[in-house]
Amino acid sequence: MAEPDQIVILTGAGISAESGIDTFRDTGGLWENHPIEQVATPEGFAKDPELVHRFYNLRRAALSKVKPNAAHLALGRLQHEFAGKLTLVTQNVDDLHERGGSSDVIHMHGELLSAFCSACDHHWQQLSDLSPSTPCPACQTRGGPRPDIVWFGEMPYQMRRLEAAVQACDLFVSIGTSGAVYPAAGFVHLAKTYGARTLELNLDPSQGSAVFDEARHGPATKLVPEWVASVLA
Ligand code: BV8
Repeated sequence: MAEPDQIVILTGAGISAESGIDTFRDTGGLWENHPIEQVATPEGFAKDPELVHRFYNLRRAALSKVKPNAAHLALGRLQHEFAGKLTLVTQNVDDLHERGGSSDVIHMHGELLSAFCSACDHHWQQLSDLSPSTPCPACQTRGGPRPDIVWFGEMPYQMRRLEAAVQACDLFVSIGTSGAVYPAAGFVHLAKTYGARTLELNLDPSQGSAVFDEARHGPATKLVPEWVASVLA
């Protein structure tokens, strides 16, 4: 295969699993104790903001107790050493890619360490807990602040930029995602339509496994460094 010159990498919760962050749909995952509708929809937030703030406060606080793993570090190295164009898009809301050496990471589902105000749309970095009575630092509206997370039914971030990058790439790599959530799960089809080679690196076959030209199964901390080494060789 000729050397790729434009790579798009999509990651999901599986790349952070070995850092100790629960995935969503594996047994014991995040959604087991919190039905999606309750904690990851605007309706759920409107119904019980206290519960939803608690769900995200716990995950935000847990970030300081985990660290990037060999897979995050390998992708950081790839970005620094790969001569072509690399687009790293993640469905994850943690900051482990950045702490693993990656920059310009596209968080299409938002970030735990960011918040915005539903009254004035001001966005800011948020490191501490939020509550239904937290005032917006800009317009002072109490209860305006919400986690900067893309919930179900909400438009993911930077979709135009992502679609352009997926159409232009010659290699699309999906790492640690179940392929259960759209539009992210549709990127592999778009990449194939535009002639890219497609590779899945995942613990188990994802829902879209059969669509990929190649699928390798195992832990990300083993598969990702091996794959990065082969690209940089
Ligand atoms: C939108 C934020 C439109 C919350 C998340 C019917 C058909 C098609 C689509 C839909 C439909 N009905 C509704 C929809 C749309 C909906 C959707 O896709 N629903 C699904 C459930 C069918 N999508 C949306 O609503 C999206 N928005 O469509 O907007 C629109 C149009 C116009 C105008 C306005 C709007 C928004 C989707 C975003 C939702 N938010 N997260 C939060 O994070 O708290 S999604 C949630 O799932 C997370 O972000 C997560 O990233 C994402 C995907 O999960 P994964 O990352 O894949 O994690 P998962 O646990 O599932 O899998 C882990 C994988 O890792 C496994 O495969 C496992 O094998 C592997 N693994 C585990 N350990 C390891 C490993 N791999 C390697 N190494 C290991 N060690």
